[in-house]
Amino acid sequence: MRYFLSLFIIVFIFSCENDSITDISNSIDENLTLYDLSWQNSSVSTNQQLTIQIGDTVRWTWDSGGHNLRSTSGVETFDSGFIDSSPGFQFQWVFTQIGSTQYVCDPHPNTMFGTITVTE
Ligand SMILES: [Cu+2]
Repeated sequence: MRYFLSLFIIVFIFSCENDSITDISNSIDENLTLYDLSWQNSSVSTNQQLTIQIGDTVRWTWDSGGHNLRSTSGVETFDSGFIDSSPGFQFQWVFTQIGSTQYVCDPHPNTMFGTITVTE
């Protein structure tokens, strides 16, 4: 009897801990957002404007052609490097600084550029 009582208490404690761990991870995930943008030499990538919250991720997906994605000014610094003719390639960045960051594709500066603004 004592054995079963001990077993019951141990199982009960473990189930409580698991519940609280799950709750914490769920609440963190709910507050973070993944934004998808297209990165191609056309109007869909011209003057992209996006306002996100701190900790959110922006993910750009390459279309046809060769492109890079490089920050030019602002609070964040990133550079995908030049990716040649790889449709479906993805570059993503987690934004952790409050403020705006401008970015561009160096081969196509007139059609491929944008600004990500991060708020609290
Ligand atoms: Cu480009």
